[in-house]
Amino acid sequence: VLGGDSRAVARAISLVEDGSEALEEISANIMAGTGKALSIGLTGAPGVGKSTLAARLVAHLRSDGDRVGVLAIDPTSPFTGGALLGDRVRMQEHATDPGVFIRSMATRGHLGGMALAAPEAVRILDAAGYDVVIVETVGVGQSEVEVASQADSTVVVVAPGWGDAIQVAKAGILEVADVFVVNKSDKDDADRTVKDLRSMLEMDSQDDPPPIVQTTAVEGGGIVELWNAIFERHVRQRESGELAERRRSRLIREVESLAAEKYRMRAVAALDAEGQIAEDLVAGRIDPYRAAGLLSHMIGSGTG
Ligand SMILES: Nc1nc2c(ncn2[C@@H]2O[C@H](COP(=O)(O)OP(=O)(O)OP(=O)(O)O)[C@@H](O)[C@H]2O)c(=O)[nH]1
Ligand SMILES: [Mg+2]
Repeated sequence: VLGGDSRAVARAISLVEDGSEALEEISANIMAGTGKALSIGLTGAPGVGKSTLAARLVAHLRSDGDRVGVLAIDPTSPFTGGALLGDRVRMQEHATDPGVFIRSMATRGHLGGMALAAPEAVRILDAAGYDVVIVETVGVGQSEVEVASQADSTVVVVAPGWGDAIQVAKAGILEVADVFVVNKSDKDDADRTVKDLRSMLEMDSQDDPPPIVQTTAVEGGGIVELWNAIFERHVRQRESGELAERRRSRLIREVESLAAEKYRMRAVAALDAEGQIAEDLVAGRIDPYRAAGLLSHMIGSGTG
């Protein structure tokens, strides 16, 4: 992986998906080589044009000589089906380019699911020397937003006639978006969508509201503007210290989740092994708090 071997990268990402035990050693060995890549989370409702945009961004970045990794993720499904097929078609022009790594990801056994698997996969690509890593997640639900917001830059894609303005607001996307894209701007009602978004952002009143970029991904329109918007914001966040702060809190949250998940699994195992606790609980001899306290002692996390 550290040598940038794409087959090694592919195998390492498979280990992430499987939640393999070998992962701990890999993670330990690549960590020092991470921190250079710019990760971009690309999210939005199905069919808004994320993959087409990603393919265009890849082409643009390649023309600058950057190496690019693309991960397509469906956090809600253990198997990425349709999205992957679509991506294959759209990404075909890059399939033979050694400077591009494209991969769809599913979680088969990683503890904590995609929210914990995705950051590790991004680190693998980072350590392998990819300058930019694009993470495409399908959908605008909580888990998709969570995965997308783990990137340095979160790009939210909408399309005209898209009826999910309220969904976007509900999912907390306004808060996490660094850049909004109104794709399919060849459609009549694109201006309307831009207006709707703008008024939603005004209501949200952030200090540094995310820019709205219009694109026509099928024709490559607006891609340079999109990249510039992403990069300018990235540079601002790097200079202000916000990037470092975000990366820090992301890592801390990841460790909290990993540790919590480890303890949860140990608690499940201990509860299973120590059948008496469950029996006493069900019979009413002890209460759930006492049962949890006993378990905490058993797994060595203190008094719980
Ligand atoms: N008219 C128009 N169609 C577009 C544009 N960009 C993408 N499309 C079409 O929209 C459809 C969906 O594009 P994708 O790139 O697969 O969208 P996606 O968001 O990745 O889709 P999922 O991964 O399935 O959620 C395809 O038929 C694209 O050709 C655009 O700018 N204008
Ligand atoms: Mg797609």
